[in-house]
Amino acid sequence: MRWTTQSPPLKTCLASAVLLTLAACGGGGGSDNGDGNPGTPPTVRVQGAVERPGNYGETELNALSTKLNQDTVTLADGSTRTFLGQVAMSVLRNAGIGDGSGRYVLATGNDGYRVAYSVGEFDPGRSNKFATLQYKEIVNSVQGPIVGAEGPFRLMVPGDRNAGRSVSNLARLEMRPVTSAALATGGGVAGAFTVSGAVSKPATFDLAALQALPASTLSFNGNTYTGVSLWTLLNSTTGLKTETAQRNPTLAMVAVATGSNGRKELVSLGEIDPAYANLGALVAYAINGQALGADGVAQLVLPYQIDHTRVISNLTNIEVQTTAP
Ligand SMILES: Nc1nc2c(c(=O)[nH]1)N[C@H]1C(S)=C(S)[C@@H](COP(=O)(O)O)O[C@H]1N2
Ligand SMILES: [Mo]
Repeated sequence: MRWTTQSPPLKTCLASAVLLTLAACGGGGGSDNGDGNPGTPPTVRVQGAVERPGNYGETELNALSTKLNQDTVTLADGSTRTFLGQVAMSVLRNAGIGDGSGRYVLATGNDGYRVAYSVGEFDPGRSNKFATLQYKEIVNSVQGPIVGAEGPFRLMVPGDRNAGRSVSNLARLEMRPVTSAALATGGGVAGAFTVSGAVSKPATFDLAALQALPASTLSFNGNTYTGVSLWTLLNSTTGLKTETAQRNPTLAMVAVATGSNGRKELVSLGEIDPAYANLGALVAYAINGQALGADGVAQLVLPYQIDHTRVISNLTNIEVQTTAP
């Protein structure tokens, strides 16, 4: 059976219930997904910058792969639960996103809880992360739907220090285009960059300004980079302007870095926040103790990237953004 994207209107449903059984009306017999149509099997919506937006329920998710990711997690209430699901990136790929470049991922719960992720982190081929769209649970050795408020769908991001980036009761998985007001400035060596957007103190950083901030180092590609942690720069130096109504508002925020040639790279704030993924992005100003030369005064380096592609040389701007619901 294939679920259609539209449930029958409730009015028609009640009218026909006079003649038909309620189960036949909904066409499903699945569990209640809270949409007022008790017969409609629950689905999660995949939408936005994808070629084929659609609703994914158990049938559609099962069809993607017979090998499910299994994760046993300890929830905030101390209970241990074993969930199963598909690699979230393969669900998005199935909806048509090419290599995902120029886009990012936004997950939204039925309660409006919202978390943004970069494709660079989300794509298992690029960062060793296997974010999973979970939709099954093992209880007493028996596999069934996810029980209770965690389900029927849950987006799980492994390896974080805090469960905040896992979205329970997932309603939507969306791709959004990466945008920024920063334009290309003709390429070439950039002597400074600005931090703009959703920050308290927008500022311009040249070499002296960067050197005045707490320094960190990291190894990447066999080199030692010195610079300022991107999280420290945004959170402590410029300060983040967060949405007051949102729970864990920084998890729904992103930073878009632009180079002098216009190249852009999006970083979700949750991936660099030490309380969550703590992945350690660096705004570097020296390599092996030397200035960056042709790479400009500052270069954004994300060392956890397997494919080493998330580097922005000749950094000209970092635009911090809140994401619209
Ligand atoms: N839909 C939704 N998912 C959510 C939240 C939320 O408020 N709504 N809170 C997050 C936070 S802050 C944490 S710590 C974990 C805690 O939930 P758990 O009991 O499932 O671990 O869920 C995360 N997922
Ligand atoms: Mo949390």
